[in-house]
Amino acid sequence: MYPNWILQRAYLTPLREALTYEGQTWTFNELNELAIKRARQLTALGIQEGDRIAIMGPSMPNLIVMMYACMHLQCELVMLNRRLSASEIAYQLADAEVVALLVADEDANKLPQNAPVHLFSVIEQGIEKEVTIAKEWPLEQTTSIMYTSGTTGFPKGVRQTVGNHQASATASVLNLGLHIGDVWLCAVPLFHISGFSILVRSLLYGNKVHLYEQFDVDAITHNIVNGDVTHMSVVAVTLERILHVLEEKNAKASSRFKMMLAGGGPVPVDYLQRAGARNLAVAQTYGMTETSSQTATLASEDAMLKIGSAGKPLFFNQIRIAEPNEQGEGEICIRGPHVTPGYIGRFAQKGATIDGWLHTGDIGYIDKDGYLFVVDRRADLIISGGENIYPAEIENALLAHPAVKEAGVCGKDDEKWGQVPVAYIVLKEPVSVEELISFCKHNLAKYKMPKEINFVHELPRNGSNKLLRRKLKEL
Ligand code: S0N
Ligand code: AMP
Ligand code: MG
Ligand code: MG
Ligand code: MG
Repeated sequence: MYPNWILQRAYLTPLREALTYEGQTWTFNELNELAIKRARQLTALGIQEGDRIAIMGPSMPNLIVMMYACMHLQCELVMLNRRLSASEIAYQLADAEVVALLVADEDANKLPQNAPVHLFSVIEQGIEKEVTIAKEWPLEQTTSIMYTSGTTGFPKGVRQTVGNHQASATASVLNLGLHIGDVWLCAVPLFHISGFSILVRSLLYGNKVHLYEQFDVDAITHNIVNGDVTHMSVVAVTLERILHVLEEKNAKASSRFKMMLAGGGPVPVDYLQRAGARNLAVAQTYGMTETSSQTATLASEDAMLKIGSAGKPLFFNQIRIAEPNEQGEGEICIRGPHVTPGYIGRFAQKGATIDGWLHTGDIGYIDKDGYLFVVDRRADLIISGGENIYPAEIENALLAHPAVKEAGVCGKDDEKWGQVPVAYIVLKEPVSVEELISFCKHNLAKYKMPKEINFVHELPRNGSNKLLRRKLKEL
Protein backbone atom coordinates (compact mmCIF):
# COMPACT_ATOMS: atom_id res chain seq x y z
CA MET A 1 0.00 0.00 0.00
CA TYR A 2 1.10 3.54 -0.76
CA PRO A 3 0.03 6.81 0.86
CA ASN A 4 -2.90 8.76 -0.52
CA TRP A 5 -0.80 11.37 -2.39
CA ILE A 6 -3.02 14.31 -1.50
CA LEU A 7 -3.16 13.57 2.25
CA GLN A 8 0.53 12.73 2.39
CA ARG A 9 1.57 15.93 0.64
CA ALA A 10 -0.71 18.08 2.83
CA TYR A 11 0.80 16.35 5.89
CA LEU A 12 4.43 16.72 4.79
CA THR A 13 4.41 20.32 3.51
CA PRO A 14 1.04 21.86 4.36
CA LEU A 15 2.08 25.48 3.92
CA ARG A 16 3.99 25.14 0.68
CA GLU A 17 2.40 26.70 -2.38
CA ALA A 18 0.68 24.08 -4.53
CA LEU A 19 -1.11 26.05 -7.21
CA THR A 20 -1.21 29.50 -8.78
CA TYR A 21 -3.94 30.63 -11.16
CA GLU A 22 -4.62 34.19 -12.30
CA GLY A 23 -2.75 35.68 -9.35
CA GLN A 24 -4.43 33.51 -6.71
CA THR A 25 -2.47 30.89 -4.80
CA TRP A 26 -3.41 27.77 -2.83
CA THR A 27 -1.21 25.79 -0.40
CA PHE A 28 -1.22 22.01 -0.33
CA ASN A 29 -3.22 22.16 2.88
CA GLU A 30 -5.84 24.43 1.32
CA LEU A 31 -6.20 22.23 -1.75
CA ASN A 32 -6.57 19.14 0.41
CA GLU A 33 -9.22 20.74 2.62
CA LEU A 34 -11.20 21.86 -0.41
CA ALA A 35 -10.89 18.38 -1.92
CA ILE A 36 -12.13 16.72 1.29
CA LYS A 37 -15.09 19.07 1.44
CA ARG A 38 -15.87 18.30 -2.21
CA ALA A 39 -15.53 14.56 -1.52
CA ARG A 40 -18.19 14.92 1.20
CA GLN A 41 -20.46 16.78 -1.20
CA LEU A 42 -20.01 14.08 -3.82
CA THR A 43 -20.80 11.47 -1.17
CA ALA A 44 -24.05 13.30 -0.37
CA LEU A 45 -24.92 12.97 -4.07
CA GLY A 46 -24.52 9.20 -3.84
CA ILE A 47 -21.04 8.81 -5.29
CA GLN A 48 -19.22 5.96 -3.61
CA GLU A 49 -15.73 4.63 -3.19
CA GLY A 50 -14.42 3.06 -6.39
CA ASP A 51 -17.18 4.40 -8.67
CA ARG A 52 -16.24 5.16 -12.23
CA ILE A 53 -16.85 8.89 -12.81
CA ALA A 54 -16.39 11.00 -15.93
CA ILE A 55 -15.15 14.56 -15.52
CA MET A 56 -14.94 17.52 -17.87
CA GLY A 57 -14.08 21.17 -17.49
CA PRO A 58 -11.64 23.90 -18.41
CA SER A 59 -8.19 23.80 -16.77
CA MET A 60 -9.12 25.79 -13.68
CA PRO A 61 -8.56 25.25 -9.93
CA ASN A 62 -12.11 23.96 -9.43
CA LEU A 63 -11.40 21.13 -11.87
CA ILE A 64 -8.31 20.15 -9.89
CA VAL A 65 -10.27 20.21 -6.62
CA MET A 66 -12.94 18.01 -8.20
CA MET A 67 -10.32 15.56 -9.48
CA TYR A 68 -8.63 15.39 -6.07
CA ALA A 69 -12.02 14.83 -4.41
CA CYS A 70 -12.63 11.85 -6.69
CA MET A 71 -9.14 10.56 -5.96
CA HIS A 72 -9.89 10.84 -2.23
CA LEU A 73 -12.92 8.62 -2.90
CA GLN A 74 -10.71 6.23 -4.91
CA CYS A 75 -12.94 6.70 -7.93
CA GLU A 76 -11.79 5.80 -11.45
CA LEU A 77 -11.66 9.14 -13.23
CA VAL A 78 -12.57 9.12 -16.92
CA MET A 79 -11.05 12.31 -18.34
CA LEU A 80 -13.15 13.76 -21.14
CA ASN A 81 -11.52 15.81 -23.90
CA ARG A 82 -13.39 19.14 -24.07
CA ARG A 83 -12.87 19.40 -27.82
CA LEU A 84 -14.93 16.30 -28.63
CA SER A 85 -18.36 16.38 -30.23
CA ALA A 86 -21.41 15.32 -28.20
CA SER A 87 -21.57 11.99 -30.04
CA GLU A 88 -17.89 11.24 -29.35
CA ILE A 89 -18.51 12.00 -25.66
CA ALA A 90 -21.60 9.76 -25.69
CA TYR A 91 -19.47 6.87 -27.02
CA GLN A 92 -16.96 7.25 -24.16
CA LEU A 93 -19.64 7.54 -21.48
CA ALA A 94 -21.30 4.38 -22.74
CA ASP A 95 -18.06 2.46 -23.23
CA ALA A 96 -16.83 3.36 -19.74
CA GLU A 97 -20.25 2.71 -18.15
CA VAL A 98 -19.72 5.67 -15.83
CA VAL A 99 -22.13 6.08 -12.92
CA ALA A 100 -21.91 9.87 -12.97
CA LEU A 101 -20.57 12.76 -14.97
CA LEU A 102 -19.11 15.84 -13.26
CA VAL A 103 -19.09 18.83 -15.58
CA ALA A 104 -18.02 22.45 -15.23
CA ASP A 105 -20.90 24.82 -15.94
CA GLU A 106 -18.96 26.23 -18.93
CA ASP A 107 -19.14 22.83 -20.63
CA ALA A 108 -22.77 21.89 -19.96
CA ASN A 109 -23.70 22.66 -23.59
CA LYS A 110 -21.17 20.14 -24.95
CA LEU A 111 -22.92 17.11 -23.52
CA PRO A 112 -25.06 14.50 -25.19
CA GLN A 113 -28.70 14.38 -24.10
CA ASN A 114 -29.68 12.33 -21.05
CA ALA A 115 -26.14 12.22 -19.63
CA PRO A 116 -26.16 11.65 -15.83
CA VAL A 117 -24.74 15.11 -15.10
CA HIS A 118 -23.77 16.90 -11.90
CA LEU A 119 -22.73 20.49 -12.60
CA PHE A 120 -19.75 21.81 -10.61
CA SER A 121 -21.79 24.76 -9.30
CA VAL A 122 -24.47 22.43 -7.93
CA ILE A 123 -21.91 20.11 -6.29
CA GLU A 124 -20.06 23.08 -4.78
CA GLN A 125 -23.26 24.37 -3.14
CA GLY A 126 -24.52 20.97 -2.05
CA ILE A 127 -24.74 19.50 1.41
CA GLU A 128 -21.94 17.37 2.83
CA LYS A 129 -22.06 13.82 4.08
CA GLU A 130 -19.41 12.28 6.36
CA VAL A 131 -17.04 9.90 4.57
CA THR A 132 -13.82 8.15 5.51
CA ILE A 133 -10.96 9.17 3.26
CA ALA A 134 -8.60 6.25 2.62
CA LYS A 135 -5.10 6.96 3.91
CA GLU A 136 -3.57 4.37 1.62
CA TRP A 137 -3.95 3.34 -1.98
CA PRO A 138 -3.02 0.02 -3.60
CA LEU A 139 -0.59 0.18 -6.52
CA GLU A 140 -3.02 -1.52 -8.89
CA GLN A 141 -5.86 0.94 -8.22
CA THR A 142 -6.96 2.77 -11.38
CA THR A 143 -6.56 6.51 -10.83
CA SER A 144 -7.43 7.75 -14.28
CA ILE A 145 -8.76 6.53 -17.60
CA MET A 146 -7.95 8.41 -20.79
CA TYR A 147 -9.34 7.62 -24.21
CA THR A 148 -6.88 7.37 -27.04
CA SER A 149 -7.93 6.97 -30.63
CA GLY A 150 -7.30 3.62 -32.28
CA THR A 151 -6.72 2.30 -35.80
CA THR A 152 -10.27 0.95 -35.93
CA GLY A 153 -11.76 4.40 -35.37
CA PHE A 154 -13.06 3.34 -31.96
CA PRO A 155 -11.19 5.09 -29.12
CA LYS A 156 -9.79 2.90 -26.35
CA GLY A 157 -10.03 3.75 -22.65
CA VAL A 158 -6.54 3.36 -21.14
CA ARG A 159 -6.16 2.55 -17.43
CA GLN A 160 -3.53 4.55 -15.56
CA THR A 161 -2.92 3.14 -12.09
CA VAL A 162 -1.45 4.53 -8.88
CA GLY A 163 1.63 2.45 -9.67
CA ASN A 164 1.86 3.75 -13.26
CA HIS A 165 1.69 7.40 -12.18
CA GLN A 166 4.12 6.95 -9.28
CA ALA A 167 6.66 5.16 -11.43
CA SER A 168 6.37 7.86 -14.09
CA ALA A 169 6.77 10.78 -11.67
CA THR A 170 9.68 9.09 -9.90
CA ALA A 171 11.52 8.23 -13.11
CA SER A 172 10.99 11.78 -14.39
CA VAL A 173 12.58 13.38 -11.35
CA LEU A 174 15.54 11.00 -11.44
CA ASN A 175 16.27 12.48 -14.86
CA LEU A 176 15.29 16.14 -14.42
CA GLY A 177 16.21 16.64 -10.75
CA LEU A 178 14.24 18.65 -8.21
CA HIS A 179 14.72 21.83 -6.26
CA ILE A 180 12.48 23.32 -3.61
CA GLY A 181 11.64 26.42 -5.69
CA ASP A 182 10.67 24.55 -8.84
CA VAL A 183 7.43 25.68 -10.50
CA TRP A 184 5.87 23.75 -13.39
CA LEU A 185 3.84 25.83 -15.85
CA CYS A 186 0.78 23.85 -16.99
CA ALA A 187 -0.85 25.00 -20.22
CA VAL A 188 -1.49 21.54 -21.66
CA PRO A 189 -4.92 20.02 -21.08
CA LEU A 190 -5.46 18.29 -17.72
CA PHE A 191 -7.51 15.66 -19.58
CA HIS A 192 -4.37 14.53 -21.42
CA ILE A 193 -1.56 12.78 -19.60
CA SER A 194 0.71 15.67 -20.60
CA GLY A 195 -1.27 17.83 -18.15
CA PHE A 196 -2.44 15.35 -15.52
CA SER A 197 1.15 14.10 -15.04
CA ILE A 198 2.10 17.65 -13.98
CA LEU A 199 -0.41 17.39 -11.11
CA VAL A 200 0.90 13.97 -10.07
CA ARG A 201 4.49 15.27 -10.07
CA SER A 202 3.41 18.26 -7.97
CA LEU A 203 1.83 15.99 -5.35
CA LEU A 204 4.82 13.66 -5.20
CA TYR A 205 7.51 16.37 -5.32
CA GLY A 206 5.77 19.13 -3.40
CA ASN A 207 6.35 21.71 -6.12
CA LYS A 208 4.00 24.42 -7.33
CA VAL A 209 1.92 24.32 -10.52
CA HIS A 210 1.36 27.57 -12.40
CA LEU A 211 -1.88 26.89 -14.24
CA TYR A 212 -3.29 28.41 -17.41
CA GLU A 213 -6.77 27.88 -18.74
CA GLN A 214 -5.86 29.04 -22.26
CA PHE A 215 -2.57 28.92 -24.10
CA ASP A 216 -1.87 32.60 -23.48
CA VAL A 217 1.42 32.87 -25.36
CA ASP A 218 2.29 36.39 -24.22
CA ALA A 219 1.74 35.73 -20.51
CA ILE A 220 3.52 32.38 -20.74
CA THR A 221 6.52 33.80 -22.57
CA HIS A 222 6.67 36.55 -19.96
CA ASN A 223 6.84 33.88 -17.20
CA ILE A 224 9.73 32.20 -19.00
CA VAL A 225 11.65 35.43 -19.54
CA ASN A 226 10.92 36.63 -16.02
CA GLY A 227 11.89 33.35 -14.34
CA ASP A 228 8.48 32.89 -12.64
CA VAL A 229 8.54 29.22 -13.61
CA THR A 230 11.26 26.56 -13.97
CA HIS A 231 9.57 23.84 -16.05
CA MET A 232 6.89 23.57 -18.68
CA SER A 233 5.38 20.92 -21.00
CA VAL A 234 4.75 21.77 -24.65
CA VAL A 235 3.88 20.22 -27.99
CA ALA A 236 5.60 21.37 -31.19
CA VAL A 237 2.87 23.89 -32.03
CA THR A 238 3.01 25.65 -28.66
CA LEU A 239 6.82 25.58 -28.58
CA GLU A 240 6.79 27.38 -31.93
CA ARG A 241 4.37 30.01 -30.64
CA ILE A 242 6.71 30.74 -27.70
CA LEU A 243 9.78 30.88 -29.95
CA HIS A 244 8.02 33.31 -32.22
CA VAL A 245 7.32 35.73 -29.36
CA LEU A 246 10.85 35.38 -27.94
CA GLU A 247 12.31 36.13 -31.38
CA GLU A 248 9.95 39.03 -32.01
CA LYS A 249 10.89 40.61 -28.68
CA ASN A 250 14.55 39.59 -29.04
CA ALA A 251 14.22 38.08 -25.56
CA LYS A 252 15.85 35.13 -23.84
CA ALA A 253 14.66 32.64 -21.26
CA SER A 254 15.61 33.51 -17.69
CA SER A 255 18.52 31.56 -16.21
CA ARG A 256 16.00 30.45 -13.56
CA PHE A 257 14.04 28.56 -16.22
CA LYS A 258 15.39 25.00 -16.28
CA MET A 259 13.66 22.74 -18.75
CA MET A 260 10.86 22.50 -21.23
CA LEU A 261 9.53 19.01 -21.95
CA ALA A 262 8.49 18.81 -25.61
CA GLY A 263 6.49 15.78 -26.71
CA GLY A 264 3.15 14.45 -27.90
CA GLY A 265 4.56 14.17 -31.44
CA PRO A 266 7.68 14.93 -33.43
CA VAL A 267 9.46 18.20 -32.69
CA PRO A 268 11.23 19.73 -35.70
CA VAL A 269 15.00 19.97 -35.14
CA ASP A 270 14.84 23.56 -36.35
CA TYR A 271 12.69 24.46 -33.29
CA LEU A 272 15.28 22.93 -30.98
CA GLN A 273 18.01 25.02 -32.59
CA ARG A 274 15.93 28.18 -32.37
CA ALA A 275 15.29 27.40 -28.70
CA GLY A 276 19.03 27.04 -28.10
CA ALA A 277 19.56 30.53 -29.50
CA ARG A 278 17.03 31.87 -26.95
CA ASN A 279 18.69 30.18 -23.94
CA LEU A 280 15.64 27.97 -23.72
CA ALA A 281 16.51 24.41 -22.67
CA VAL A 282 14.18 21.96 -24.40
CA ALA A 283 14.18 18.22 -23.74
CA GLN A 284 12.52 16.16 -26.39
CA THR A 285 10.45 13.38 -24.85
CA TYR A 286 8.71 10.28 -26.16
CA GLY A 287 5.61 9.41 -24.20
CA MET A 288 2.02 8.35 -24.60
CA THR A 289 -1.25 7.78 -22.83
CA GLU A 290 -0.48 4.08 -22.39
CA THR A 291 2.72 4.96 -20.49
CA SER A 292 1.32 7.70 -18.24
CA SER A 293 3.60 10.26 -20.02
CA GLN A 294 7.37 10.04 -20.64
CA THR A 295 9.12 6.79 -21.53
CA ALA A 296 12.32 8.36 -22.81
CA THR A 297 13.59 11.92 -22.45
CA LEU A 298 16.75 13.56 -23.67
CA ALA A 299 18.86 14.67 -20.71
CA SER A 300 19.81 18.34 -20.80
CA GLU A 301 23.55 17.68 -21.19
CA ASP A 302 22.81 15.77 -24.42
CA ALA A 303 20.37 18.30 -25.85
CA MET A 304 22.66 19.65 -28.57
CA LEU A 305 24.88 16.58 -28.93
CA LYS A 306 21.96 14.30 -29.80
CA ILE A 307 19.62 16.81 -31.32
CA GLY A 308 16.51 15.16 -32.77
CA SER A 309 16.70 12.23 -30.37
CA ALA A 310 14.02 11.48 -27.77
CA GLY A 311 16.83 10.45 -25.43
CA LYS A 312 17.33 7.35 -23.34
CA PRO A 313 14.65 5.52 -21.41
CA LEU A 314 14.03 6.86 -17.91
CA PHE A 315 15.56 4.82 -15.08
CA PHE A 316 12.89 2.10 -14.62
CA ASN A 317 11.99 1.77 -18.28
CA GLN A 318 13.23 -0.39 -21.12
CA ILE A 319 12.93 0.11 -24.86
CA ARG A 320 13.61 -2.42 -27.58
CA ILE A 321 13.20 -2.31 -31.32
CA ALA A 322 11.23 -5.26 -32.66
CA GLU A 323 12.22 -6.81 -36.00
CA PRO A 324 14.66 -4.09 -37.06
CA ASN A 325 15.40 -3.61 -40.76
CA GLU A 326 18.91 -3.14 -42.15
CA GLN A 327 19.01 0.44 -40.86
CA GLY A 328 18.07 -0.79 -37.39
CA GLU A 329 14.58 0.69 -37.65
CA GLY A 330 11.62 -1.25 -36.31
CA GLU A 331 8.67 -1.09 -33.96
CA ILE A 332 9.36 0.61 -30.62
CA CYS A 333 8.42 -1.70 -27.72
CA ILE A 334 8.29 -0.53 -24.13
CA ARG A 335 8.43 -2.26 -20.77
CA GLY A 336 8.31 -0.76 -17.32
CA PRO A 337 6.17 -0.02 -14.26
CA HIS A 338 4.63 2.97 -16.08
CA VAL A 339 2.99 0.80 -18.76
CA THR A 340 -0.80 0.46 -18.50
CA PRO A 341 -2.26 -2.85 -17.30
CA GLY A 342 -4.84 -2.55 -20.09
CA TYR A 343 -7.99 -1.03 -21.49
CA ILE A 344 -11.61 -0.86 -20.34
CA GLY A 345 -14.95 -1.27 -22.10
CA ARG A 346 -15.04 -2.89 -25.51
CA PHE A 347 -11.23 -3.28 -25.50
CA ALA A 348 -11.05 -4.76 -21.97
CA GLN A 349 -10.18 -8.19 -23.34
CA LYS A 350 -7.43 -6.84 -25.58
CA GLY A 351 -4.20 -7.06 -23.59
CA ALA A 352 -2.00 -3.97 -23.76
CA THR A 353 1.24 -5.94 -23.70
CA ILE A 354 2.78 -9.11 -25.12
CA ASP A 355 5.15 -10.82 -22.67
CA GLY A 356 5.23 -7.57 -20.73
CA TRP A 357 6.10 -5.40 -23.75
CA LEU A 358 3.86 -2.63 -25.08
CA HIS A 359 4.01 -2.68 -28.89
CA THR A 360 3.57 0.98 -29.73
CA GLY A 361 3.28 0.76 -33.51
CA ASP A 362 5.73 3.67 -33.67
CA ILE A 363 8.88 3.16 -35.72
CA GLY A 364 12.30 4.10 -34.42
CA TYR A 365 15.89 3.06 -33.90
CA ILE A 366 18.42 3.18 -31.09
CA ASP A 367 21.80 4.59 -32.11
CA LYS A 368 25.16 3.12 -31.13
CA ASP A 369 25.22 5.23 -27.95
CA GLY A 370 21.79 4.03 -26.83
CA TYR A 371 19.68 7.05 -27.84
CA LEU A 372 16.18 6.61 -29.22
CA PHE A 373 15.18 8.25 -32.48
CA VAL A 374 11.49 8.12 -33.40
CA VAL A 375 11.27 8.11 -37.19
CA ASP A 376 7.62 7.43 -37.88
CA ARG A 377 4.40 7.39 -35.96
CA ARG A 378 2.12 4.40 -35.69
CA ALA A 379 0.17 3.38 -38.74
CA ASP A 380 -1.61 6.31 -40.38
CA LEU A 381 -1.87 8.31 -37.14
CA ILE A 382 -2.31 12.03 -37.78
CA ILE A 383 -1.19 14.42 -35.01
CA SER A 384 -2.65 17.90 -35.26
CA GLY A 385 -1.41 20.34 -32.64
CA GLY A 386 -0.81 17.47 -30.20
CA GLU A 387 -4.26 15.91 -30.73
CA ASN A 388 -4.31 12.44 -32.27
CA ILE A 389 -6.60 11.60 -35.15
CA TYR A 390 -6.99 8.21 -36.80
CA PRO A 391 -8.18 8.30 -40.44
CA ALA A 392 -10.81 5.62 -39.71
CA GLU A 393 -12.67 8.00 -37.36
CA ILE A 394 -13.14 10.51 -40.18
CA GLU A 395 -13.73 7.88 -42.84
CA ASN A 396 -16.51 6.34 -40.74
CA ALA A 397 -18.13 9.77 -40.30
CA LEU A 398 -18.02 10.42 -44.06
CA LEU A 399 -19.23 6.94 -45.01
CA ALA A 400 -22.34 7.48 -42.93
CA HIS A 401 -23.52 10.00 -45.55
CA PRO A 402 -25.81 8.36 -48.18
CA ALA A 403 -23.98 10.00 -51.12
CA VAL A 404 -20.55 8.65 -50.11
CA LYS A 405 -19.45 5.35 -51.61
CA GLU A 406 -15.82 5.20 -50.44
CA ALA A 407 -13.70 7.46 -48.25
CA GLY A 408 -9.99 7.64 -47.55
CA VAL A 409 -8.26 10.07 -45.19
CA CYS A 410 -4.60 10.90 -44.68
CA GLY A 411 -2.49 13.57 -43.02
CA LYS A 412 -1.05 16.55 -44.84
CA ASP A 413 1.80 18.71 -43.53
CA ASP A 414 0.52 22.00 -42.21
CA GLU A 415 2.33 25.18 -41.23
CA LYS A 416 0.06 25.88 -38.27
CA TRP A 417 -0.80 22.45 -36.81
CA GLY A 418 2.04 20.20 -37.96
CA GLN A 419 -0.43 17.97 -39.78
CA VAL A 420 -4.10 18.18 -40.72
CA PRO A 421 -6.49 15.54 -42.13
CA VAL A 422 -7.56 15.63 -45.77
CA ALA A 423 -10.23 13.40 -47.32
CA TYR A 424 -10.62 11.65 -50.71
CA ILE A 425 -14.09 10.53 -51.63
CA VAL A 426 -15.74 8.39 -54.29
CA LEU A 427 -19.39 9.41 -54.64
CA LYS A 428 -22.53 7.38 -55.27
CA GLU A 429 -24.51 10.48 -56.15
CA PRO A 430 -23.71 14.19 -56.36
CA VAL A 431 -23.28 16.13 -53.13
CA SER A 432 -21.50 19.37 -52.22
CA VAL A 433 -18.42 19.71 -50.03
CA GLU A 434 -20.38 22.06 -47.76
CA GLU A 435 -23.09 19.45 -47.25
CA LEU A 436 -20.49 16.81 -46.28
CA ILE A 437 -18.74 19.19 -43.89
CA SER A 438 -21.93 20.15 -42.12
CA PHE A 439 -22.91 16.46 -41.95
CA CYS A 440 -19.60 15.47 -40.29
CA LYS A 441 -19.70 18.34 -37.79
CA HIS A 442 -22.28 16.49 -35.70
CA ASN A 443 -20.02 13.51 -35.19
CA LEU A 444 -16.49 14.86 -35.16
CA ALA A 445 -14.46 17.18 -32.97
CA LYS A 446 -13.51 20.35 -34.83
CA TYR A 447 -9.81 19.46 -34.98
CA LYS A 448 -10.73 16.19 -36.76
CA MET A 449 -12.74 17.89 -39.50
CA PRO A 450 -11.04 17.27 -42.88
CA LYS A 451 -9.41 20.49 -44.06
CA GLU A 452 -9.92 19.47 -47.70
CA ILE A 453 -12.37 17.17 -49.39
CA ASN A 454 -11.35 15.89 -52.82
CA PHE A 455 -13.69 13.94 -55.08
CA VAL A 456 -11.94 11.15 -57.00
CA HIS A 457 -12.94 8.25 -59.26
CA GLU A 458 -11.27 5.55 -57.21
CA LEU A 459 -9.08 5.10 -54.14
CA PRO A 460 -5.66 3.43 -54.24
CA ARG A 461 -5.97 -0.16 -53.01
CA ASN A 462 -3.72 -3.19 -52.96
CA GLY A 463 -4.45 -6.65 -54.39
CA SER A 464 -6.59 -7.63 -51.41
CA ASN A 465 -8.59 -4.41 -51.73
CA LYS A 466 -7.02 -2.78 -48.67
CA LEU A 467 -6.95 1.02 -48.78
CA LEU A 468 -3.41 2.38 -49.28
CA ARG A 469 -3.65 5.59 -47.29
CA ARG A 470 -0.08 6.65 -47.94
CA LYS A 471 -0.83 6.69 -51.67
CA LEU A 472 -3.81 9.03 -51.24
CA LYS A 473 -1.53 12.07 -51.27
CA GLU A 474 -0.46 11.21 -54.82
CA LEU A 475 -4.01 11.53 -56.15
C1 S0N B 1 -2.21 23.73 -29.48
C2 S0N B 1 -3.40 24.17 -28.64
C3 S0N B 1 -2.94 25.00 -27.45
C4 S0N B 1 -4.31 25.02 -29.54
O1 S0N B 1 -5.33 25.53 -28.79
P1 S0N B 1 -5.81 27.10 -28.80
O2 S0N B 1 -4.80 27.91 -29.51
O3 S0N B 1 -6.17 27.46 -27.41
O4 S0N B 1 -7.09 26.99 -29.69
P2 S0N B 1 -8.59 27.38 -29.31
O5 S0N B 1 -8.62 28.83 -28.95
O6 S0N B 1 -9.11 26.41 -28.33
O7 S0N B 1 -9.26 27.15 -30.73
C5 S0N B 1 -8.99 27.99 -31.85
C6 S0N B 1 -9.22 27.21 -33.14
O8 S0N B 1 -8.19 26.24 -33.27
C7 S0N B 1 -8.76 24.92 -33.40
N1 S0N B 1 -7.85 24.00 -32.73
C8 S0N B 1 -7.50 23.97 -31.43
N2 S0N B 1 -6.61 22.99 -31.19
C9 S0N B 1 -6.41 22.38 -32.38
C10 S0N B 1 -5.60 21.29 -32.77
N3 S0N B 1 -4.83 20.63 -31.86
N4 S0N B 1 -5.59 20.93 -34.08
C11 S0N B 1 -6.39 21.59 -34.97
N5 S0N B 1 -7.17 22.63 -34.65
C12 S0N B 1 -7.19 23.01 -33.37
C13 S0N B 1 -10.10 25.03 -32.72
O9 S0N B 1 -10.97 24.04 -33.17
C14 S0N B 1 -10.54 26.42 -33.12
O10 S0N B 1 -11.01 26.34 -34.45
P3 S0N B 1 -12.03 27.46 -35.03
O11 S0N B 1 -11.28 28.75 -35.06
O12 S0N B 1 -12.37 26.93 -36.38
O13 S0N B 1 -13.20 27.48 -34.08
C15 S0N B 1 -4.25 22.94 -28.17
O14 S0N B 1 -4.68 22.17 -29.26
C16 S0N B 1 -3.44 22.08 -27.21
O15 S0N B 1 -3.41 22.33 -26.02
N6 S0N B 1 -2.71 21.06 -27.75
C17 S0N B 1 -1.86 20.17 -26.96
C18 S0N B 1 -2.58 18.93 -26.55
C19 S0N B 1 -1.62 17.98 -25.80
O16 S0N B 1 -1.20 18.24 -24.71
N7 S0N B 1 -1.29 16.87 -26.44
C20 S0N B 1 -0.41 15.86 -25.89
C21 S0N B 1 -1.14 14.51 -25.82
N8 S0N B 1 -0.18 13.44 -25.57
C22 S0N B 1 0.17 13.08 -24.34
O17 S0N B 1 -0.35 13.59 -23.38
C23 S0N B 1 1.30 12.05 -24.21
C24 S0N B 1 2.65 12.73 -24.28
C25 S0N B 1 3.01 13.46 -23.01
O18 S0N B 1 2.67 13.00 -21.95
C26 S0N B 1 3.69 14.77 -23.09
C27 S0N B 1 3.40 15.65 -24.13
C28 S0N B 1 3.98 16.90 -24.19
C29 S0N B 1 4.87 17.29 -23.22
C30 S0N B 1 5.18 16.43 -22.15
C31 S0N B 1 4.60 15.16 -22.08
C32 S0N B 1 5.04 14.26 -20.98
O19 S0N B 1 5.44 13.12 -21.27
O20 S0N B 1 5.00 14.69 -19.82
P1 AMP C 1 -1.11 9.69 -27.25
O1 AMP C 1 -1.77 8.41 -27.59
O2 AMP C 1 -1.98 10.87 -27.44
O3 AMP C 1 -0.55 9.62 -25.92
O4 AMP C 1 0.06 9.91 -28.31
C1 AMP C 1 1.25 9.17 -28.28
C2 AMP C 1 1.85 9.13 -29.66
O5 AMP C 1 2.44 10.40 -30.00
C3 AMP C 1 3.01 8.16 -29.77
O6 AMP C 1 2.56 6.83 -29.95
C4 AMP C 1 3.75 8.70 -30.98
O7 AMP C 1 3.14 8.29 -32.19
C5 AMP C 1 3.59 10.20 -30.83
N1 AMP C 1 4.78 10.77 -30.17
C6 AMP C 1 4.93 11.05 -28.87
N2 AMP C 1 6.15 11.57 -28.62
C7 AMP C 1 6.81 11.61 -29.80
C8 AMP C 1 8.11 12.05 -30.21
N3 AMP C 1 9.01 12.54 -29.36
N4 AMP C 1 8.42 11.94 -31.52
C9 AMP C 1 7.53 11.45 -32.41
N5 AMP C 1 6.30 11.03 -32.08
C10 AMP C 1 5.94 11.10 -30.80
MG1 MG D 1 -2.98 7.67 -28.40
MG1 MG E 1 -7.81 30.12 -27.64
MG1 MG F 1 -3.78 11.78 -27.98
